[in-house]
Amino acid sequence: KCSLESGKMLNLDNSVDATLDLWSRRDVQTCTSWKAPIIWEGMFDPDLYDQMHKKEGTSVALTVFAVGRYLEEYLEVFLNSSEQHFMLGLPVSYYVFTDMPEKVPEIRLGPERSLQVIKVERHSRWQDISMMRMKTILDVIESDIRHHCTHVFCFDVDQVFSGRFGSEALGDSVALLHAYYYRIPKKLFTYDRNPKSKSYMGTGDFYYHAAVFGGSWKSVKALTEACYQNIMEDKQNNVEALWHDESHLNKYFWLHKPSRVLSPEYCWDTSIGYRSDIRVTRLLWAPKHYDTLRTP
Ligand code: 2GW
Ligand code: MN
Repeated sequence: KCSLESGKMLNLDNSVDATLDLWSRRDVQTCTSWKAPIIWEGMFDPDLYDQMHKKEGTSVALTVFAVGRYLEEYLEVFLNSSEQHFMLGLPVSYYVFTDMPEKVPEIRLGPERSLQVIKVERHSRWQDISMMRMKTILDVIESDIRHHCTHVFCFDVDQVFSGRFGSEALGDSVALLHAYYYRIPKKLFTYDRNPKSKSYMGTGDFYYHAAVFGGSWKSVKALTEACYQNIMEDKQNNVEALWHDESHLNKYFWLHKPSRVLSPEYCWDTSIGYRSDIRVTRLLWAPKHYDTLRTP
């Protein structure tokens, strides 16, 4: 439970954060030990966040990868649902990375929303498809995003927006609590425990989910650069982190604390079943068909 006296003692990403009501949710942890807010339904006024970000000229880049079978399996539903729920009212630039640009479906976009398709190589190992996203994101922030957007959010494609995923989620450096680990003891977290890997962790704060992370373009550039370097160093040493890029992401957020944490409402798996603390679902895991998707 949060031990702060009032929201005013938070480390604020922006002025509206002073209106966060940490006490409106007594059933969940609403701030971290380093006083970053953990965003739950009921704590915030969505309109205040939207107004502030409009006034400040916030614009958001969304990166998503759809390589190989993931394109036909997930991309269209992901993008159409994003048009219904992701950062409505703010300018959004999609960056879709795929090995088959010609197969990207036509999406009807709202005003001030645009989509770029960028061709990437298809790595033969799926672990590399996932891990090398860090390098690709780093490069596109450097070459494009930093000139056009204030913030970046990076998503797995195997998910569907189902409720508001709005400007309350924006901050300098944003991490997501993994739906499977937010209520279990730290000792069960699946951090990488191999001291030979750069992602090794003995302990940590939370188990973060790599399916969603974001922040200012500068912070995401620093994160992707550090993770990419550590992934490459592991390769040179012939080791691979237990959960690939997710292990490196967890290590990064242990060393560089996120300024904002998203509750599992922001990436829920309905197969977990009913939880009274999940009052809304904003993004849902899409069903996985490992048997067909993880074979060449
Ligand atoms: C990945 C694994 C096995 C077979 C295929 C792929 C694959 C992933 C692919 O063929 N094409 C592709 O575009 N991807 C992209 O990588 C896609 O955007 C996908 O959402 C992302 C991560 O792979 P995914 O979603 O299958 O992995 P999860 O859901 O088990 O994700 C967690 O763990 C991963 C590392 O193992 C990542 O850290 C991911 O961010 C986590 O959510
Ligand atoms: Mn996924």
